[in-house]
Amino acid sequence: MNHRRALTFALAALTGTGLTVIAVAQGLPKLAKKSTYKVGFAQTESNNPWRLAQTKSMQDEARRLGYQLVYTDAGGSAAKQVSDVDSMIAQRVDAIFLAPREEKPLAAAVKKARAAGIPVILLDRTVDAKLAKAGTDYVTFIGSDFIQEGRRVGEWLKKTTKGKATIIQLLGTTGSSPANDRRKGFEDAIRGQSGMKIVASQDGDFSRDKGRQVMETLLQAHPDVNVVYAHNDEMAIGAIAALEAAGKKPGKDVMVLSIDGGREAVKLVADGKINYIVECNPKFGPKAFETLKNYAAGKQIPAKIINPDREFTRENASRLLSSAF
Ligand code: GYE
Repeated sequence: MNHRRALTFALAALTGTGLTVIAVAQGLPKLAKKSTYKVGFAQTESNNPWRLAQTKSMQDEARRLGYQLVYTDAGGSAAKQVSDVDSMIAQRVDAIFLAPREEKPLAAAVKKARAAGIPVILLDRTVDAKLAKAGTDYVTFIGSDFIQEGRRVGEWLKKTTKGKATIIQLLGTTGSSPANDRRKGFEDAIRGQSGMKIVASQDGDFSRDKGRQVMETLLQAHPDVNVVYAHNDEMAIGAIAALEAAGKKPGKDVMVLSIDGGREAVKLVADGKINYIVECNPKFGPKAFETLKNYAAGKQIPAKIINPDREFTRENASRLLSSAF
């Protein structure tokens, strides 16, 4: 019998109530206050500048603090990421930072870590709220408000086009929280506008090449589109290539809207090929490790820690370019 179960049974014997047993068994694992930690960071994939910037920020901060970082890259596979978390549990890391690729499969990994007595902090993406809960299964989620990001794009488009648009939506990875929420926020914002129509929404897996391929196909079926809303910069850049190959001027014949705000994309805003970007900042390192230390110190941690996001437009893109990741 492990410690947790022993404690559970002891309390059950003391109080005689099933309710107390459940409350104790579901508590978050504690993190001891130490001068250094061995911490896992389970990354999703490394195929774009956003991911690379996030990994660098985590590595830099771990190095600055003198912590050991056990880094894994799931290479775009939720199944691999689940086994990466398993191996961190086997290595007895003190805590795990997890960027869950998809909402459902990674919820189980979160619960496994908790059962093994290892606290998890979710970074940048979250898990299905019905399957795992902040404050119970994991400590907190640190990242952007994706619904708000999508809504901002929708509101901007509504205002700029005076409610007239024929739209292709390039969706992020199926089953990931940013794809679900960026879609919801955008669609909520334009709902009820009779002149705004999404003619196609298709998965481009947050990737440049997939975004280009999907856009190429969709353009043939919908040659009349005049807006593409991509859930990240990479797919927007892929869509620009497809538009140019089809003889259309991105930013003029077809408006391009995106989320992330990496330097290459912000430059394209300055050049007039992307019309609007809502930022999603990948530099999590300082905030992630500060939260870990606060947790070890016994401070109250909120269920969500939301990063503020800027926006990039033709008016500010040149000025803000050097501050983009
Ligand atoms: O927008 C994208 C990345 O999870 C918020 O994932 C993140 C998203 C980001 O691959 O570029």
